[in-house]
Amino acid sequence: MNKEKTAGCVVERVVARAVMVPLEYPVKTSVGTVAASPLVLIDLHLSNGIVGHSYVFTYTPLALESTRVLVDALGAVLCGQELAPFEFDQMLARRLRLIGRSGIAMMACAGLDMAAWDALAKVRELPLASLLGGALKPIPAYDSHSMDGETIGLLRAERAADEGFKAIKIKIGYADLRDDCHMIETIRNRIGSGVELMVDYNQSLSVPEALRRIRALQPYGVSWVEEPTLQENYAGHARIREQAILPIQMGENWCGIEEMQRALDAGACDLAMPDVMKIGGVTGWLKAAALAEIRGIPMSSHIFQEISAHLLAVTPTAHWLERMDLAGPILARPLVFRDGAAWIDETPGTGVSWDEEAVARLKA
Ligand code: SMN
Ligand code: MG
Repeated sequence: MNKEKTAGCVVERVVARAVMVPLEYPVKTSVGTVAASPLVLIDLHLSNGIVGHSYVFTYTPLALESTRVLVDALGAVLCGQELAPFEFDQMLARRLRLIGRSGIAMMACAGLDMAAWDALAKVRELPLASLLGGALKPIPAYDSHSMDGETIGLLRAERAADEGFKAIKIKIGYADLRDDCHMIETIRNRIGSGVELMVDYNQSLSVPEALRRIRALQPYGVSWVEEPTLQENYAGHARIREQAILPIQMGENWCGIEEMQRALDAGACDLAMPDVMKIGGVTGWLKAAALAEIRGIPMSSHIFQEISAHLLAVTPTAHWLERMDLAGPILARPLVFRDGAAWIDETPGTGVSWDEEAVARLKA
């Protein structure tokens, strides 16, 4: 559809549905386990019949229904408005100024933003990456695993290497440092030196313990150490970064670009990995990418692999796409991974659409 026709694209209604999606492997972290994927599926219907799709991940079923209700309520604010994601972002920011846009409020706004951008790309009959001026190029991806223990950890590492991934992430923070080292050594011995290995502590260590443990990780060629201490402790991350000679990675918990700015100002990390939902959707990601560029910080994604593949195509300091499939069972078409990369195609939008039979079956 060409430009003249986009003027008639008015938001008619927004539908938010809650599902619990089974996972091939639970996401086991040192601070908790995600056994199934709580998602709010968002459909943003336009007056011309086009529907923008997105999903938000609520981490725990405890937040699922409240997030769905908030998406419904904020979606109603957009009804009757002409499709303009940047305008929607400003409008919702104003409406939430007194309460503040954090937590599930930010998640709900970001979900609507992602759906609006999906709709706009479909109106222009372009993949989102193309709409944003990027090339449809393969996006290097790492396979993201959990605190899987030796048997499953090896199984997943072998499968990832066989599938052509050039990088793997495992979660650590076992009770004893020796178990961290044993897991890293076991995986490293299996994948060899040709595959990068990243580790994720999921905020579980005190600063002194993080320094102790990271020193012990030196011999294993770890490419990054993710969230070694509490994510909001930017000074603590900066102290670890100053003393540990391994690259420090963080960002999945930054709520909005303001928190990204504060973390980077504090020198908290060498690498950044904003979460497209928590950073504020496509609109928030584009601002975050500019922040990373001006500071020369390599920028990776966090979950949300489908839309993140498009966004990394227009991220000047693009680093790695995280491959962790939290929505596959309810998607009509999974994102394609081959030779260690994600492949986005000519399909208009982000490529997210639903397998309605599965959605009905997995309704929360
Ligand atoms: C993570 C934690 C919880 C759910 C999904 C992913 C993790 C990551 O911190 O970086 O993959
Ligand atoms: Mg992480």
